Amino acid sequence: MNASIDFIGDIHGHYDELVVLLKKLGYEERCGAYRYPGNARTAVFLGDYIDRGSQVRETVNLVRAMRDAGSAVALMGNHEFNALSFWHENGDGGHVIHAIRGGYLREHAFNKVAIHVKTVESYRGRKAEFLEVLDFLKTLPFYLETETFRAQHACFDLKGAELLKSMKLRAFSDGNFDELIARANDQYNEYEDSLYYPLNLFLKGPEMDLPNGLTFQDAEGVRRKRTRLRWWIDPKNANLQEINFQPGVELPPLEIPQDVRDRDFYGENERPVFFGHYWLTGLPELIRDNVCCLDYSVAGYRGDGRLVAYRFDGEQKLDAKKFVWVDAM
Ligand SMILES: [Mn+2]
Repeated sequence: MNASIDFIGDIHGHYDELVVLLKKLGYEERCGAYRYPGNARTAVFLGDYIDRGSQVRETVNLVRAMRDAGSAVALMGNHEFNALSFWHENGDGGHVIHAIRGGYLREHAFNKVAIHVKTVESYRGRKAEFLEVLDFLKTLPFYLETETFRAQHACFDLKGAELLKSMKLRAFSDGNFDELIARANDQYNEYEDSLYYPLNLFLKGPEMDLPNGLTFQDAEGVRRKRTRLRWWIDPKNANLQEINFQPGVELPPLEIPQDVRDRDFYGENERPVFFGHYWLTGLPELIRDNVCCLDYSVAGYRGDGRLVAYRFDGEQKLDAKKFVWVDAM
């Protein structure tokens, strides 16, 4: 793999912006795939290619062509994971999860259908192709790690990575899919070797239950009982404002439960880590000089988001001048 890498945040079917961004980064289309001249750089897509935007099929085709050409690595996002669960019947291959009611590993509830509908629409009249795309999604790695960086869709968890390594599991296609997708949805450890803990962290990030039935409304108006956590902050002595990571939402001061206080965090001396997932707004900025989120809501409903990349050349202190972006069109 190249030492020079362009990390690219959540695309969500915004193909037009993706093409503009790749060209801005110097990639050129050759033999059906975008490539950097002389293959001197590699793109790393941080997941969430599908849902929300209207050009899902075009986005998947572009990402897949680059992956197949070796000019990009495409990681798995929670939306790809959710799509695989949404279309997988609970109990297929004999692997039932009793805690999940309904016929599929991801419930066909109103909100969950609504968020996935653009993807299905994008493959209308092309069901066979869509089923084949699901097979492609099974091959997407959960994370990427080299001597100089780490990258995943949401959170890098050191213990989770050790666990996945010990199972030799980089992607669902490394094993029996029916079994692995069931274990990945096994929130209450019906399987002794549940994969819920590591995969939920890598793809969705850590969350904290709010006490006393407290809820808040997220940016899309969905009522939530849990809030996302800044997994790079030491939770030992942090207060809620410091550790809560729900941009645009004000929570009252609350007690932080002991299991959250005790959790691992990504330290200041770890190698740089790149991720998407968190719906940031405004202009790109570094969270810390080794922590870089590239999701700036290109698919946000306000239409003022951007698709963001970071041009990485191995530096261990990241540089805010190396962001490159395209405004939502
Ligand atoms: Mn996401």
